[in-house]
Amino acid sequence: MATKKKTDILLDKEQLKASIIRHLRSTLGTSEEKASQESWWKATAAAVNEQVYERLTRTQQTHLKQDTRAIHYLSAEFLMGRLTSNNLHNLSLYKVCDEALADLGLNLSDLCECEPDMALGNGGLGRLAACFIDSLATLSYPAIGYGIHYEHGLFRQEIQDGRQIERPDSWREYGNPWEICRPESVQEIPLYGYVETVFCDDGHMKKVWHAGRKIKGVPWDIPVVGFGGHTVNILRLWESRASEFFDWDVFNAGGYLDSQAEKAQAETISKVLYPNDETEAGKELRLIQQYFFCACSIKDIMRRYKRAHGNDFSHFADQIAIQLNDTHPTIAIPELMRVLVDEEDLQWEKAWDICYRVFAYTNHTLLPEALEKWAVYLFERVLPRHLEIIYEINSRFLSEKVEPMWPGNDAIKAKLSIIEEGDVRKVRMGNLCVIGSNKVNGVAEVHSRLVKEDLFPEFDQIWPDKLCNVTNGVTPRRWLLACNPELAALYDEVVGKEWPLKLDLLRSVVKFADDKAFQKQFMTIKRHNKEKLVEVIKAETGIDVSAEAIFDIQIKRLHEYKRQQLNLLHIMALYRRLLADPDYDMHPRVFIFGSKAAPGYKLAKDIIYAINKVAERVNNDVRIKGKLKVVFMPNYRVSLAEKLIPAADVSEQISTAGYEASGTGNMKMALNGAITIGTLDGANIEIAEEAGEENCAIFGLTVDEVKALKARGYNPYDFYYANSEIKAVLDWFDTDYFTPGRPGELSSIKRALLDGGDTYLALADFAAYSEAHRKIDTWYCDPSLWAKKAIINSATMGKFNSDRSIEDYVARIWGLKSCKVG
Ligand code: H2P
Repeated sequence: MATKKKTDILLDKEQLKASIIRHLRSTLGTSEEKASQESWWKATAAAVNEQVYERLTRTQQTHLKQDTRAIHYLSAEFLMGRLTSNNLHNLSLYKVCDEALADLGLNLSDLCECEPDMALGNGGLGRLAACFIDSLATLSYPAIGYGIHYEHGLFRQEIQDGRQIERPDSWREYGNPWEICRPESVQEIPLYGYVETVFCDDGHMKKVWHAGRKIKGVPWDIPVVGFGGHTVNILRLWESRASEFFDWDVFNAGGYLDSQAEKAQAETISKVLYPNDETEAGKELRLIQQYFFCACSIKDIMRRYKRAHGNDFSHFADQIAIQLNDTHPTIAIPELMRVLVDEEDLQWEKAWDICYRVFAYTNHTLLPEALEKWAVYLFERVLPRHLEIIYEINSRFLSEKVEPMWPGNDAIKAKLSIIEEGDVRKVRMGNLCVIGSNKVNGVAEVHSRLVKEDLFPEFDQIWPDKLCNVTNGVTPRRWLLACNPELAALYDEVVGKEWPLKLDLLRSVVKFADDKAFQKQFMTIKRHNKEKLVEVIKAETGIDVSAEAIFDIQIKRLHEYKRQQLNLLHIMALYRRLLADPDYDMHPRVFIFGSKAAPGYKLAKDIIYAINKVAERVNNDVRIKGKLKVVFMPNYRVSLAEKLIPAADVSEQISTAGYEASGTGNMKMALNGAITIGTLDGANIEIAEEAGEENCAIFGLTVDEVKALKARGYNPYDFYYANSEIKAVLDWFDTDYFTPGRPGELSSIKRALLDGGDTYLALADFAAYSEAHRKIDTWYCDPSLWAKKAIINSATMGKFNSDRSIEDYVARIWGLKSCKVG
């Protein structure tokens, strides 16, 4: 009889049942008779964790023994979502667990609903980090994700009378079974204080930073289970605590509250995730947050390196790669310099050589607000030694790289300098990232081209090989296997079970795109997914929609450049057409939105309000015979995306060309058989290349046309006066048609689109967008044509597997070797 390999899954149904019950009693302290759904969920997680921990230990032993280069992915955001179903799928335990629980009279998907989302991110950037650590583990690369253990993730969104209300998100209020606290790896982090110059006995000068305060960083590890369950890496998230949190003297003297003040202050650091765009709020705290998690992570990396190599730093850059996910972790560069120079006594040049080889930086957007800048005075106070180091990096860069290339050119120096001059001098983190990294990548072809040509052209001249591209991807385990089980089963049947690892295999399905029987199977699955979503919509919003209609979905952060307002204008135009002619020829359509607005972004919140007010009016207007419905799903998050994406017919990817760096929702929806209506922006371009432009509804101005129009001088009034539909729709915002008795409540949208200059050219693209929607409608009315396009979209998304992105990072940036865990 063949003996089982060590890595084989050892659990059968009976063993898993026994383990769940054992944990229910011994870990949860309850019994079958009185256990709540939540206790059953936690007991199930504990049973699964027996498998996870075993593999985690084996992975760590293997990595220690092999001692190969590892990637450290530093990100202020990891949007993990729920882990139960993902971990079960990746351990190949989903089916057996489903059956084990059924025997116990329970339903696995119901139990999964008990799990709060780990919403430690805003949107695509954080979700990308989550997909990447899944792929790194799947591909057996030694990797650690480092981030912040926010007590509150992204706010929970409630909709009250159409308006967004932010509520705290308490994802771990009642404990999270997937995280492990590691008190043995606590770190202490200095802040504030002053720098002293000390002359040593041998005559050399040394800088000593006397911290004004110290904060404790407590690590929480989330095991990251690779598909197949061989490698289990970790995501290490740092929680802040006070080092000496309780002052007994103050307490004894009667200052009961004061004695705890330091504790409260220290814990504030990891309290909340900052929503984007609110850059004015709590600047100092945000800088401290960034430094806190970077410094903890660098210390952790050092500790592990020294365990294997002692104080010999000659191998450091061969062993360690650090990826900076956006500019948020930039401070890790001067921090590593500080540790190497001040604490490990390396010469500046040696330390810089190491840093340069270790760091790489991913840029996720060209929008200026994302290239962080910190006031010099703030740095001076919070991180005085780092400011000195940054000045030194800058002066060497300007004299060694800029001066020889542009002798005497002060304008170029001012542009490339890490320090921005002005009333308030600022540290430009973007420039520091580019100067301190050996590679800088954009996240889709067109975006990387714009990073080179528009954002950092001079840096590209200085280092012609530094700027590169790695197109984003998504994990097919979560975004097809787990979220769309029926389609996954169909693909298992048609191409075999290897596709979750080799998504390119789906290409062979293209040959069935014309096959009527296959079309029927494919569209029946879509129909089932839509029927499930109908129930969710009813439960969440009370709105009745029909699965007969086209489900047209736009899910992403709310931002003017993503142009939810363009979608809304078009919906209002359709409504007008239907009112003018109740027999207006269109297939019934449900427009579905899911989106959170940054709390300080007033216009974004106004757009949410307008969508909800238009929805109320449209959904209750019997004259249009249910042909048009508008649904705003509250509290958009990963677990909701998992229900929306498999049910999408149409994927709205309508950003102004040149503004959406990549997008990843576009990949997820196409993979699940939605047809993209989109601009030639970000990864849409590559999606259209893969699926064929004839299978997408591409519309609107291109990147170059956008630039040309802006250069000519764009006047939205030209479109307002030239297009009567645009005018009518915009004027509607000023009436009380959607807000009875309260005219003008929606006027801010019209104002932004006209007097505000319509920065993102919604009016310029309106006509083309409307035409593209007509095309969608015509296609849908031919079910076989639609099915064919939907199948081709799903089958050709192999490129957008995040495993491919990771292999690109490995080949172009990290130079890692995979390290199989036996
Ligand atoms: C951002 C970009 C997206 C990109 C994503 C991941 C910042 O995400 O805007 O275009 O796909 O990073 O690289 P988001 O807008 O969803 O927050």
